[in-house]
Amino acid sequence: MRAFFDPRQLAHAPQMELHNGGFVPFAETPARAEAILAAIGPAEPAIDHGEGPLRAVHKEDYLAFLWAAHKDWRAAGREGDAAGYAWPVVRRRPLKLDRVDARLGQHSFDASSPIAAGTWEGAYWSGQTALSALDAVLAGEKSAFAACRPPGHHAGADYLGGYCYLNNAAIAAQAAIDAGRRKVAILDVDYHHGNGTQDIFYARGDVLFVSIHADPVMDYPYFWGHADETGEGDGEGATLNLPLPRGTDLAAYLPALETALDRVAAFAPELLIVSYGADTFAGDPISHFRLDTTDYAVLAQQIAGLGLPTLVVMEGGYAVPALGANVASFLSGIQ
Ligand code: SP5
Ligand code: ZN
Repeated sequence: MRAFFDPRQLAHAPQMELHNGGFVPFAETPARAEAILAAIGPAEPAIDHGEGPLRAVHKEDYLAFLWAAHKDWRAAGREGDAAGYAWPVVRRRPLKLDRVDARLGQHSFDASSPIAAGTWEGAYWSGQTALSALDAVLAGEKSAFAACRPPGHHAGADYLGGYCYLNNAAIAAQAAIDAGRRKVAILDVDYHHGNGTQDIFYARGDVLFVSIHADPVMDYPYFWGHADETGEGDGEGATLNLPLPRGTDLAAYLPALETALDRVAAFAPELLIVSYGADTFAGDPISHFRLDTTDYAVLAQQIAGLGLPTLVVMEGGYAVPALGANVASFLSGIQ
């Protein structure tokens, strides 16, 4: 399977994140990408598609904010990485805000996704990597893998969060639509609910979003991913959330996957995008499912059974010593 990764993605390297009231080392490290590449072999660099496909998903003011945020942080006399501390929970609306802290709050939903000096560069090339892998599938490959990091599925049209800044899977889905594909399905199998992807397509009937994840009653991102979120307007019924309890192993996961795949098949998309997170692994340091390395090949074989052109986009997975093997196992089942 053709795999894509761009070395410029490594420019994004925040130092610390807020966790349980204190700062701990940032979990979404460049070493994750290096572990994946070491296991799957060489990847093709991204082709630059420019900002157009990013603007097709993300709002102009958000992209301008993200591009400038770390420089603005420095200009305000701050050291280290930029992060917000106050959020507009009630009536968030476009405002011209003078302080970088205000803009950070306006465009984020958590305090554990810092903006470092290289964040724009890393996120930009992560998006370009998704677009480049999409090109391969649109050109006729049965499947392709985008080794995206930073990941994307928590990022919305105008906000970051959950280690995500630009929504790589959404950018690829929209680009596929803009290239003439009428229906695209996104299957999100990261441990965490892909709230950003869901939000971007919530009122759309042309992009199906199906997610299997830890029940948000217990796990991040808490406020989204509940089973009663089913879409709205033209998108009513085009969102399906399948929350599972902590401790879920392969036997408990497979029935949810079957439900998810039935929904994807019924939607009859021309393209499937899989948001793949290896943080469902038993040894993941921040998650609580119990999948093993060999289980990923089983999941992937089930997904490949749909027989759809498939773009695999990397999301989470923080057990770095096992990450390469987990990704390789998943990709072996897709092809
Ligand atoms: C893409 C993705 O998997 N994002 C997950 C974001 C979860 N962030 C909140 C979890 C808090 C755990 N932080 C532990 C840090 C240990 N170094
Ligand atoms: Zn995750």
